[in-house]
Amino acid sequence: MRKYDINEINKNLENVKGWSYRNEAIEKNFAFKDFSEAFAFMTRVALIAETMNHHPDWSNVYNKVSIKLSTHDANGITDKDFAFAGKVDRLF
Ligand code: H2B
Repeated sequence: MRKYDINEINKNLENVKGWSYRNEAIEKNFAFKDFSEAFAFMTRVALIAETMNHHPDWSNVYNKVSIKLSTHDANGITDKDFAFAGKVDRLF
């Protein structure tokens, strides 16, 4: 997997709404009606993560889920992160 440079990151960010590049990761915050909805979403994202063998750095506080994506093996952002972001958005 090839690590994207900043120009490639910015170009790819145009195709995923609401994601931003910060602290070496792309991130987005999701809000739900309540904890149950948030956790149901996380369960489905977890299944995507296992399928892709690509796992988010994330957190949950009640109805909010924060997802940060980077490719640890490449020490940066790769096409895998943007593919993952697209899948998460379609799920949401
Ligand atoms: N997730 C993320 N976000 N980046 C990785 O580089 C990564 C991963 N690598 N999940 C996978 C697992 C790797 O550590 C295992 C050994 O396949």
